[in-house]
Amino acid sequence: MEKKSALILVDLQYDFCPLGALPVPKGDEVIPIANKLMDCFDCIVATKDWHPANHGSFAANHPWRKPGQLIELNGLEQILWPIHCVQNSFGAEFVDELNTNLIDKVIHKGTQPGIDSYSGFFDNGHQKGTGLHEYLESESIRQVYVMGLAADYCVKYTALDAVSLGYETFLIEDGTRGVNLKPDDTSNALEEMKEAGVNIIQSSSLVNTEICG
Ligand code: VGL
Ligand code: ZN
Repeated sequence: MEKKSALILVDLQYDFCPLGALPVPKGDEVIPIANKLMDCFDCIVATKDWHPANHGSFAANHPWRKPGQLIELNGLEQILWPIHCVQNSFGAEFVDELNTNLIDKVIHKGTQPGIDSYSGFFDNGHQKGTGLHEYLESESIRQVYVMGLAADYCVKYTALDAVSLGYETFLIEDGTRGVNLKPDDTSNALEEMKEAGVNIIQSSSLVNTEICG
């Protein structure tokens, strides 16, 4: 029997585009790839970074802190970010060019003020699930293909959690871009994913296959 697969689109929101509040250089370039690949999958999940205005990952919510600085947030190391993806704001919307009609399930993450959530599966402390694993199980999904923003944060942690939950996991390299606070962050993230058992592929390798005929 053919294994069922899902496409996971991570955080394709305005704030992660080049003109957004937390810009990912060339982040907008992955949208056409997402649109093309959506035709190939029966099950498409999209995550949304979805923070309340008082979220602890925002530098502006801590006295005198600036984006890029490290703090401890409820016992976990936290990088501080500019205010981004505030619930119901423009920056939290899916990019307009994304063909959202084909999305079967939207998973919101980072909704609790005291804890960040890079992964689409769990918060950063692995205390609470987002419902993504249960959803994929209910659809009998065994393989996941991950792409989106940002390669060195939410995409990386989503792919790593997928592997540790037992999914056969693929990262679509040309479908992701990194923030690169440090220049090597994205290449290090790819290496870390590969070592954990994530298969790094290009979107072109899916065309004319069982997945994308
Ligand atoms: C992300 C930093 C903060 C991401 C979200 O989507 O990669 N990065 N919040
Ligand atoms: Zn965030």
